[in-house]
Amino acid sequence: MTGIKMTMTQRYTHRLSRYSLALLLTIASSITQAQQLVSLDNPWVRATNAGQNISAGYMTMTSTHDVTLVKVESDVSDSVEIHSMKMENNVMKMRMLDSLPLNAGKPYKLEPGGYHLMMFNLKRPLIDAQVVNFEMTFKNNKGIEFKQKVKATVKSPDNSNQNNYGDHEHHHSH
Ligand SMILES: [Cu+2]
Repeated sequence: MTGIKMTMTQRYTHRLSRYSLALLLTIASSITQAQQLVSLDNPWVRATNAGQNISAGYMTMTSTHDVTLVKVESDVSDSVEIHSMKMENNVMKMRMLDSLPLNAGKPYKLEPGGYHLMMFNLKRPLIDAQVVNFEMTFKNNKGIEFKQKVKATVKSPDNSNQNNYGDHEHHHSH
């Protein structure tokens, strides 16, 4: 009797551990997948002029699932804010966003004159062809955070975008 009981207990334990292992594998693979949830394409950062300690970063973000961008950090600035930029009554207005929700499959373009990553208190000047490392924190629809890293190339602004840039400096100069 005792022997049979032992066997049953062992079998139960065995099954449980197999189940736990399967669960762990599922969690592990979903973490791996999470790292590729959002594609971050054509990342670039605006080169700075002498004495300038802010800049902006741009890229196109496309997520395979509904996620929210909740935090951005860079290795060249004290802080990074998510900004929107809109024309309101002929005035370019920038607004800081706490987060940026991304709908699955829809590309979100961060570009001059629109959404951008605003970098404050640059630790060094940003010169053409340098690389800036961003760490983006996203939250999925279950509230679980995951991070993705992306390398952005520093580029000088096009002449055609100079007006946007002027607005930028103006809004952040005070
Ligand atoms: Cu801004």
